[in-house]
Amino acid sequence: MSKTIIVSNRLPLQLSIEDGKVSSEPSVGGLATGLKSVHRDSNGIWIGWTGLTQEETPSELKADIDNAVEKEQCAAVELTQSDMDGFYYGFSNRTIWPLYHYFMEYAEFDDENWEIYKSVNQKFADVVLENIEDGDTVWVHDYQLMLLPQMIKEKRPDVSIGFFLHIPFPSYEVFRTLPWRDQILKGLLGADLLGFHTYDYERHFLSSVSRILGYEVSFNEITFKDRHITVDSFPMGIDYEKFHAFAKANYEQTDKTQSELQRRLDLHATATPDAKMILSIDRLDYTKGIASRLKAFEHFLEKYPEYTEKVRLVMLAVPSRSNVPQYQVLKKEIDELVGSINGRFSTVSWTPVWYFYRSMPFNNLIDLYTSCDVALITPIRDGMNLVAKEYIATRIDRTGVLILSEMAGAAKEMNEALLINPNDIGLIADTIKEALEMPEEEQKKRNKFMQKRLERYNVEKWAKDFMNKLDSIKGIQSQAKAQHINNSKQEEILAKFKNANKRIFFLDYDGTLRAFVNNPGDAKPDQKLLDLVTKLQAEEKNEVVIISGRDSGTLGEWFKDVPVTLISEHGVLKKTYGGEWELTESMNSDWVPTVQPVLQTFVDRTPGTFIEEKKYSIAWHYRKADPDLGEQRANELSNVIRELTSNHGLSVLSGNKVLEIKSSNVHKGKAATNHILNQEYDFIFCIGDDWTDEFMFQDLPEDAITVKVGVANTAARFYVDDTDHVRKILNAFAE
Ligand code: GDG
Repeated sequence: MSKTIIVSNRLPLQLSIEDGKVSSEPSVGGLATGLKSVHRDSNGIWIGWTGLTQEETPSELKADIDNAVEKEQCAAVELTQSDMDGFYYGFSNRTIWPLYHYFMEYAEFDDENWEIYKSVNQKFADVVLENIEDGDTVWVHDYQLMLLPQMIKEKRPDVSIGFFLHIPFPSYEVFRTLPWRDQILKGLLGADLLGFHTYDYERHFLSSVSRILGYEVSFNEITFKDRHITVDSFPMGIDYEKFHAFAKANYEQTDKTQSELQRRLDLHATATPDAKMILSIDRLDYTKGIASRLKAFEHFLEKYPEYTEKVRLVMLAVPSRSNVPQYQVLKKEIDELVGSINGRFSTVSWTPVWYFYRSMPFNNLIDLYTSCDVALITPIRDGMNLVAKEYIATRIDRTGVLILSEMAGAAKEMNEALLINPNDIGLIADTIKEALEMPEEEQKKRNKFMQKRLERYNVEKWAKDFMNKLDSIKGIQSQAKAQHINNSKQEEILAKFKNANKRIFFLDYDGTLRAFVNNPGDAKPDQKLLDLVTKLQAEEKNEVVIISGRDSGTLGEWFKDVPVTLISEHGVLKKTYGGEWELTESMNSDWVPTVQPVLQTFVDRTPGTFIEEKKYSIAWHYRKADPDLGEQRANELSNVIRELTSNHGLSVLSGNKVLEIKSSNVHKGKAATNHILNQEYDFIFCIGDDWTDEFMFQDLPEDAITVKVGVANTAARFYVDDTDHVRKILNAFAE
């Protein structure tokens, strides 16, 4: 039975060693809960690090640890302390984390850490590969493992791979500063489905792929060699039922069952019934905006002195990455700010900030969520922020106000919260006042909407949605009609070729016989190609036709010494070897002067684009333009031209980074079928790479060997990887 392999940096379990005995507890975090059904149901396995380095693992306990890990349906990746230093504390947390959260000045570019990041990703890949069986699916999580999808895909192209990024993906302008940007993108593109929390992160990623790697991006799909990669957003939810149920139990508990913390919180509430509590919970991280939050609270106390003794900020900061220098600096800053605010505003009976620097057990977290009137969550950047969602989920009577930063992914779904810019201290101070004074009815109205959404799109639904999408992609990929020409398929085709007596080859030029170059004028055939075509034509049973969108002048010049037939301008003109160029259909070009100025305005507005005028068609090239702008303008131009020329029998063909306007009654399919009319070919081979070649694939007889270069998504029967693969096959025919 096929299974799902989940891979994340940490395994979802807590290992501890006490008195020489190993014990393990499954962890209860959001991710572990969300993936529970994926993990347990289908015999799944979770691969990751246990939390103990090799140095911390006594050799006599190794077998016990392995057993404990196995019992939880997990497999461990063994890491040394120096692995952790370079991979986790180094590259992940000192390079990627700050860069992806737009803290560019904190990002360290250290070659040694990068090397360790690569080698640790390889260690993860090795464990995954050991555990993979046919038909399995792999789901990789987060920024520590961005090279893993490619490492797995290279060894197991048959396996379907998903990747989810839990932190933001930054804009292209920021991402491109990373020295290893190409490798990271290629690593990620080993996945078949890439998921992000929000559409913005998705858009930033697609833009980086298109600008940095130059791969074709169409809507949310990337085409890379023979693969289509889908990119989508899946906003992660929480285990709504669990938070809601714990909160309900919290309201129903008696004095006896209450936690010490709850007792204190209640005491405070009864002693000062009109005083309110504001909650702040995060890991102590510079992305969370804790310092500006404190400054905003200070500003609030200053500006609204009537709230003295009437409000308290309960701040839980969970220790995190304390051996990274910026976190140590931050800790000091927060300690000082809290000290300074409390020193300045405290009275004998009141301390404005209650500050806890520790992590708390889950039930205390619920105590805090249910007891505080306002949650103040103001990250400078945050992939999603689950605390915001958890606070709303625990509000059983639907009171409570959430103040949330616009820069958290959660803000996209929590419109009913009071959204603020975390850098605007004045605005936060005023919003605190608004929150404290919001009528209960208004609070309930807002929370109702948010709770409904959280209940519906919970973490389990999130995981299911991702897996369903991955499954559907797998389904589409396996249905792709075109077959890849591997060695054995090539042998089959060669056998057909050998048995045939009258053979014809229709060969497209750009993107097929010759790889694309930035300037189309530089794509002259190399000597090897000229020799190959000559050799193929030399066999008397063979006939070679080069069929291209190129103008006849260029094509004629490039192939003047090669005894083949040439068809230019997508089928408009034809020339046999030694003959003259002839029109394949009666044509006119009277329309060109009307269309040319329109194209010229697009050239003027779109840097890097240019016009190519041919005898019976005109083309607008945008290969060198900014990719996004190019696509956008191509779309616009094609609409304009369609409207302008609808009554003139013209059509707009979109090729690979080119729009071509020509008479609609001519295309490559028509030219190729006319060419073979009334002749008995028993082997027809046709190969091309773009939309204009699809006409040939559709129009040629069914038993023709039609081949698309690059992708399986085509009307052709077969596909090959790239232009090198094309030459390899043609060489086999020529031998
Ligand atoms: C990353 C992204 C994205 C916190 N303190 C305690 C405690 N917690 C729990 C909360 C919550 C989780 O930790 C924190 O999750 P966040 O989403 O707020 O933040 P990150 O840790 O930075 O997570 C983030 C997330 O991944 C998921 O994709 O949302 O943007 O940065 O669940 O309840 N739990 C306990 N004691 C504590 O003291 N038991």
